[in-house]
Amino acid sequence: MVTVDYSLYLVTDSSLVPHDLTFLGQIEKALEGGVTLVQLREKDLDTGPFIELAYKVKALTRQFNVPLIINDRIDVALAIDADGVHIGQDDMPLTQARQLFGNDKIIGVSCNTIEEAQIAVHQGADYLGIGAVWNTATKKLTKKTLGIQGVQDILAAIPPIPNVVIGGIKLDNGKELLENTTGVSGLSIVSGIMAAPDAKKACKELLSMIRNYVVNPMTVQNEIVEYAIKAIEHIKTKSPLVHHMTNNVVINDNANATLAVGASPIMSTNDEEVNDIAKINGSMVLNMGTLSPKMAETMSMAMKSNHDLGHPIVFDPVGAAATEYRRVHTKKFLESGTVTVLKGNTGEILYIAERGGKSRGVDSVGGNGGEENAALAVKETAQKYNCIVAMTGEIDYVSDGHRVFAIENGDNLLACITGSGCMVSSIVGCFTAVNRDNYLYATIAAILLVTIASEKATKRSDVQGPGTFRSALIDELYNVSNKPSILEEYAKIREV
Ligand code: 3NM
Ligand code: MG
Repeated sequence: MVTVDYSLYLVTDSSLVPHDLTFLGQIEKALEGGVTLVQLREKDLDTGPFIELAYKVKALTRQFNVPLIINDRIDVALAIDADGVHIGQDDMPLTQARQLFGNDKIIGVSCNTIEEAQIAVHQGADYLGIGAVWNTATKKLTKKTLGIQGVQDILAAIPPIPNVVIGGIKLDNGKELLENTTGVSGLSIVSGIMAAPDAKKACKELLSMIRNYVVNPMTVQNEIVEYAIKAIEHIKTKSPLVHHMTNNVVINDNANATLAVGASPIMSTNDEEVNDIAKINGSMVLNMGTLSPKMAETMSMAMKSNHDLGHPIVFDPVGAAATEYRRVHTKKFLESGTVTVLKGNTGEILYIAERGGKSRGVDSVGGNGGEENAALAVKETAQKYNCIVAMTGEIDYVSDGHRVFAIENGDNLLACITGSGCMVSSIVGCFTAVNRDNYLYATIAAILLVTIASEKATKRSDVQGPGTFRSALIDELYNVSNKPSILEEYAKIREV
């Protein structure tokens, strides 16, 4: 799904347009004024005219690259291929709407109580419409108004999720609302825009007020993608040495992946050359997938010598929870205080964070316990060990202990080949080696490159399953690294 900016969400109402202006003209003005999302809400139109009107509105929203949401009518949304649908508590149940509409489309749900919000979150709503915060003449309200405190109570009772607040919002009370709440993603407005004599001016004023409180998620994403593109170019021009001590299942794949992005792998596990390699090294990738007592000792040496020289150290605690031996060594390596980036799968990081990680052998089993749990796991672990923590899974989470980012790229076939997680660690090694100014962004960039390469690999006609995918993935790491602007089109990053 595309990253959506919920900051200023126009909900239309054709009955409110001033007599000397037109409905479509008013929407166009609002788009010019900067509305970030449009919902077409028509309560009395027959299906045919609704679809006809929806096509016209869609043509406008497309011009401004703003998503179009259809109120209530999934059939209309499907017919015109809208970006989303908004459902109320008395409309089609969310689970059915999702079945008809698919996972790639936006579904928003109106909520007036904590319970309604919790259910909508649980059932997978993409955003919530919370209201009505104040009285409104636009819609006959059947439930109590929430007031600012009521909105805050709902937000405090649910995990972070995109949301807009609605009902009687104008410039002044909108400011008051944003000033006195945390976690609001945007304001949803009908009459304040549709009835405005100058809708463009009204929207500009609203948006510039909102921007003092709400960051456009696209700004964050663009900043990281821009960093990632430059970071890839640095790998190409500097071709750093990336010393791996990894498990014997993935050595060859990791070395090829490292070469594919323009870095230079050295896969030695010989303790007698660790210190010499450190002198010319770019970064150290330590992976304990097939750890032996001898190798553990060599890894400790490598940690020390690379740390002393200021080189980043990427640690992949493969199967951290699986055996006593691994549990002890995971702790020991992390407590050495030398790890720059800890990169593990969901089971490994949740185990380290003491937030419920399960693993079967070296594979992660079960989910991440929800976004709130996942975000806290990476954030708290990053604080505890003073490093970047990346947790890969269905959604990847990365934190430096202050900020948390979610990356929603990646194809399912990544989970069908061995060592794709180890490959991410290798590539984190490549990025951190030559992008030492920002290890948080460098780590996110590495994950982006691998996951986007996986999406491109799956789309190829020569990819038939895990075997062909494995080699196509190396190809696409190479191709995307050679044309990093591709990241702009594919990246799905958001700050949690
Ligand atoms: N839904 P205005 S309140 C469409 O509480 C709508 O779910 C509401 O209009 C809800 O911005 C509302 O003109 C109307 O007050 C909001
Ligand atoms: Mg409705």
